[in-house]
Amino acid sequence: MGDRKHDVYPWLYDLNPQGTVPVLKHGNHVITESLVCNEYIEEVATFTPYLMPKQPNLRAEIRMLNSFLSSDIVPNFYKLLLQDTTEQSKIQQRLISSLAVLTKKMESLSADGPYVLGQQFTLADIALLPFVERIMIVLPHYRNFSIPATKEYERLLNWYSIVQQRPSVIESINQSLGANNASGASSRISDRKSFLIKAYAAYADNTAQSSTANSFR
Ligand SMILES: N[C@@H](CCC(=O)N[C@@H](CS)C(=O)NCC(=O)O)C(=O)O
Repeated sequence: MGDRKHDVYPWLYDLNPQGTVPVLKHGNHVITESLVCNEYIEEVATFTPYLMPKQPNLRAEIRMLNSFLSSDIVPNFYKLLLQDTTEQSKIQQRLISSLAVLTKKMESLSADGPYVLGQQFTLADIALLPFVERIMIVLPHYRNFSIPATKEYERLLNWYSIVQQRPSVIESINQSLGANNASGASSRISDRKSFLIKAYAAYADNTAQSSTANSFR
């Protein structure tokens, strides 16, 4: 499967020998790693309001959160799909504790939100959304795992429902589905669920041969 992907997308491996996405080519520059791509786009574009605050302490907060996402939440998400049943309850516990840490962090950055840093939508929201979305959609389907609807996770769950309603988020999900903005919310949500559930089927039955899957086995 790895070799087949190499044959189908040789240009991807020319840009990124690891064969993973995202890959960004801007002029002669090739940027890999999603969180680095996010910062690069922010720096070359002139967004108003900025997606990366100007204050160094807030920039550091976003990077610390991103680092926690990459080192903790993302690996536990993949491991819960890939590891055999004997390991799963341990990983579920780890993931739920990590999500509690994340929620506490969000509360300390801004008690009421609505976004991670408060009123401003930033790169912290953009980095977090894809994996919280996967945890909310893919894990209940394959692993009977859900984030408890308790006070402890309230800030995170409220954030998730608000962020999903942002026009830019709706547009980007529609693009991933090949749908248009006129698609109703309920059909968009159910199409997105089907899309993600299908995308992770080979992870859930442990047959995925991607470099991402192999790195979390
Ligand atoms: N740390 C990398 C991870 C990249 C990654 O794992 N990408 C996945 C998609 S989300 C991928 O391309 N998997 C296919 C493969 O491993 O062949 C990032 O954040 O960009």
